[in-house]
Amino acid sequence: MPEDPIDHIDFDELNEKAISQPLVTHIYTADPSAHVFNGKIYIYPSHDIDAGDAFDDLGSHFAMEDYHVISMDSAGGKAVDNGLALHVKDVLWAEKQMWAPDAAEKDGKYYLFFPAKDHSGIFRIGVAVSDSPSGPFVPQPEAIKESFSIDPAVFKDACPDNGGNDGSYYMYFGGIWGGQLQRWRTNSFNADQPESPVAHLPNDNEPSLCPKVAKLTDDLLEFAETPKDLLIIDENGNPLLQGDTERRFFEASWMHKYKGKYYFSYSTGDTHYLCYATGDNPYGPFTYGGRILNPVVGWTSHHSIVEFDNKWYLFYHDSSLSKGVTHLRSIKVTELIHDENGKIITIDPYK
Ligand code: FUB
Repeated sequence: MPEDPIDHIDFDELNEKAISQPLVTHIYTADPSAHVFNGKIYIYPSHDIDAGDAFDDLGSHFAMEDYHVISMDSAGGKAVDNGLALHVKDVLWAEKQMWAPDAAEKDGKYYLFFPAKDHSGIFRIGVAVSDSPSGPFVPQPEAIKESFSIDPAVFKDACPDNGGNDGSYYMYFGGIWGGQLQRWRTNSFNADQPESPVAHLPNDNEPSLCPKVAKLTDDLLEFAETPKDLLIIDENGNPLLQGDTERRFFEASWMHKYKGKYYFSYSTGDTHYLCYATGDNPYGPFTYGGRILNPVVGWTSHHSIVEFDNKWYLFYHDSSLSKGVTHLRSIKVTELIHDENGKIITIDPYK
């Protein structure tokens, strides 16, 4: 991931223009997955650190080691750091790079889903369990069987009596370049050209790589099915192309449901947009709908969308607090509006 030139940015001016400020400033946090549990907002972010790893296009500088859960009584309330929730040293199968996590609740238990590189350098996705939404979480000894790549987002579809289908939980995941999705095109890990973030990608005129979706087992600890492609199509029903870099999927999956429609949202990575696509069921296909967030300071953009007290919120991050350091980010929140036709109104992070 090339570092953007930041010499020209006046950060005092930028922070004055920012539509929202970091939720916590005592640590760097990123990739916020927000949920409402027991009437409170719980945010499951990455915990950014400067481990001294050199910047590269595989994201080696994102060398995170642990997770902290942040909670808030309301969207404008004080954000509380609940301390260490899980550390990589306690995860038997994982070696490093605890990237963007997510969480889910079922029958009073809380599940933290997280990607990390295993001892052979391959990203897998693991689960850790707690009786409390803020942890600490006890990791399973092994990663989810047949899991790969990064950025798990777990979506609970509402039960039929709540306008949903069957109350199942689905995991959406995947990320290209350092997230290794392109290495799994033949269902096994292709280790050729290990230093290249773009080897194994489709050509620009071919359909782009799809994010993945898999229903979870009832205990939320495994995939109940082989992960499937989640197709994103344009207004004419054609798959987005790999060269359509301002619209195609890169990483940072999220799913929310609004007025009976499924909204799949994601980051376009190297063009720095958060976009969304809508569909009629959890598996898609999804039709491209537009941009949610214009580029933030910092290379990555990653988010979640959640309803609280009859308003919708976008949790996101930027690198304003660290004055543009790509791997030292801060989580933020702002209101998100669906217009009368269900279109999401694009947000500018700086006025
Ligand atoms: O935080 C590390 C990686 O950066 C995440 O997994 C990606 O989504 C990007 O935000």
